[in-house]
Amino acid sequence: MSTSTMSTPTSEQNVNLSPHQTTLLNSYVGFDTITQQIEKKLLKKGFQFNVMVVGQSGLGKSTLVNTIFASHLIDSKGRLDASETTRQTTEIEAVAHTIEENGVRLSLNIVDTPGYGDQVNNDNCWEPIIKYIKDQHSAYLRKELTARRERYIIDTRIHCCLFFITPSGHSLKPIDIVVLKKLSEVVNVVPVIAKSDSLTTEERDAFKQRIKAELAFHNIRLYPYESEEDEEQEKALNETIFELVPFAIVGSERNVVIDGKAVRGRKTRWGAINVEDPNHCEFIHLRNFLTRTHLQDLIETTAMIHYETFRAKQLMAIKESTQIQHNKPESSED
Ligand SMILES: Nc1nc2c(ncn2[C@@H]2O[C@H](COP(=O)(O)OP(=O)(O)OP(=O)(O)O)[C@@H](O)[C@H]2O)c(=O)[nH]1
Ligand SMILES: [Mg+2]
Repeated sequence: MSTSTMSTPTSEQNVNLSPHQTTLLNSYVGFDTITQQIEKKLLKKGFQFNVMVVGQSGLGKSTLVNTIFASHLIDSKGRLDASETTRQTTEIEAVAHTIEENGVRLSLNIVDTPGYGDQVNNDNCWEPIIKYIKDQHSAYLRKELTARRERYIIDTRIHCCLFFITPSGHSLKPIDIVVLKKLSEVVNVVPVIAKSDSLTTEERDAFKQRIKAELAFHNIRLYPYESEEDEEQEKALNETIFELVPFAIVGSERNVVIDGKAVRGRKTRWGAINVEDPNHCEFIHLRNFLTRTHLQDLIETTAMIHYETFRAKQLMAIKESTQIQHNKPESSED
């Protein structure tokens, strides 16, 4: 390299040398409105959130979904009226609802799965559930790979799987460990201790610690995942979530009167439970986590981690099969 080129750098080299200069503006330009522009566009499009519930039969899966979103979205065995018959979920059922809060439209897909574990032979009872999750990834990938891609691909990928643990007070069932392991490989799993009103506070806390130890022992990776990129605030928030998981919840579609006020709750032998009171159960922590702090991250993590893993595997398989076809000797095709 000659000395003359070094002393008179090209304009390109100049850019490389000083990329980060903050320059003051002489007057208002207006690009600060980009955040409002994005907001306007996003609000127009709305948001999509897909949640699935998995667990043994009768644990209150359908009831909890209705309690979280404060509306009757799916049928549960719980009866609102004494004349109604009880309803059991018998097949994988996806229902779509749009809910709106202060101008923000949320399209919800709720995937209710039938309780497993009732059969004599529970081998592979999780297969239809895993298949359902993978099918959604597959459908998304197919749409992404078409020559004329749609501007917005309809997203049916499951962003969150609520996993219901029987409030036995002892330990996880072997089948739960198998299902949790399978699920956690393909979806964001959030476990909950179902019907925690059947345990005393001491029983509940001891049960929670035992479950945590079992999950760690079996190396089951649950959402949220730790990331190097997380800032202090996010790390602290996730720490509180790690402490809480599995959330000990109570669900109800009915109101009870506590201190003269009608609240969402249940009547038990020991008194009334207010589902939304953090002194009674951890439902409110779960709801805040799902809607107020981690909604966007659940959606993002699904795309960046679970879908990305699926996509990479599929594309690799396509590549390999094309290579095999190319390498086939001519004679074998005759
Ligand atoms: N004690 C108590 N009962 C509950 C709770 N949540 C739901 N239940 C009751 O449990 C019964 C079953 O509730 P569902 O929501 O239908 O249960 P599920 O898990 O959807 O049942 P399947 O669809 O058959 O698997 C109903 O009678 C509910 O009222 C809870 O937190 N505590
Ligand atoms: Mg159900």
